[in-house]
Amino acid sequence: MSRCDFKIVLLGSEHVGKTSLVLRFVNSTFNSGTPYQNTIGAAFCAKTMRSNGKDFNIGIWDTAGSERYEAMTRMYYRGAHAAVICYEPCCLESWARLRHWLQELRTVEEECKVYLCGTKKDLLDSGMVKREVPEDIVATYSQGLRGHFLTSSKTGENVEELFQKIVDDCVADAKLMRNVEEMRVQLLKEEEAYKAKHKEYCNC
Ligand SMILES: Nc1nc2c(ncn2[C@@H]2O[C@H](COP(=O)(O)OP(=O)(O)OP(=O)(O)O)[C@@H](O)[C@H]2O)c(=O)[nH]1
Ligand SMILES: [Mg+2]
Repeated sequence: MSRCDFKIVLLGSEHVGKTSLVLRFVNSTFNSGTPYQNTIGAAFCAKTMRSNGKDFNIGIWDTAGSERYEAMTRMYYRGAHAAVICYEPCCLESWARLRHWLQELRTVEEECKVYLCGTKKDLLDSGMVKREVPEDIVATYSQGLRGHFLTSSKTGENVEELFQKIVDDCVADAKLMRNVEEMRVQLLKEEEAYKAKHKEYCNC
């Protein structure tokens, strides 16, 4: 049975670290040696996660941050159950686009659960870069959203925690879970109908 229970979309300016976040979460890897390669359009990844004693398949759309692909991005957050808006605390420019994503999500996907993710925590911790986005502004924006996480794809800090919170929130959403259960029943029926149909032609 191949389908996703929850659809998660990653948004944010280019170079903030969206692809690195997905790769750390799905493959437990970080490509520090390879040069930065911008995502073209979007990429899809899936992973099974456990919440409340059950397994759920989650599908993650890693969108391109470049404004060149902006028209396409809307296509990916349609129907998203959760969105992670990424920014770099050490880059004010990456924060400026955040309001745009929030507005877009509110108009296009009203019920989408929204999370803020400050990336590259390891750089902040090392003192190599200075914070440009003030913490109080982040706190103000986080109000009314589902959460704010500071992550590092290099060390893995808070990456699992971010996605676990998203899945736990989805599982706690009774309306969403009703849809998930209905989808599962529907898929089982389709699978059984398919098997029955093909058995007619099978001689074994
Ligand atoms: N030190 C450090 N570097 C990171 C981290 N996350 C990403 N990077 C680096 O930041 C650069 C951009 O990362 P990507 O994950 O490709 O960024 P992106 O948001 O997917 O970019 P687009 O696809 O253009 O939208 C790469 O050189 C990464 O190695 C992190 O947590 N720590
Ligand atoms: Mg990318």
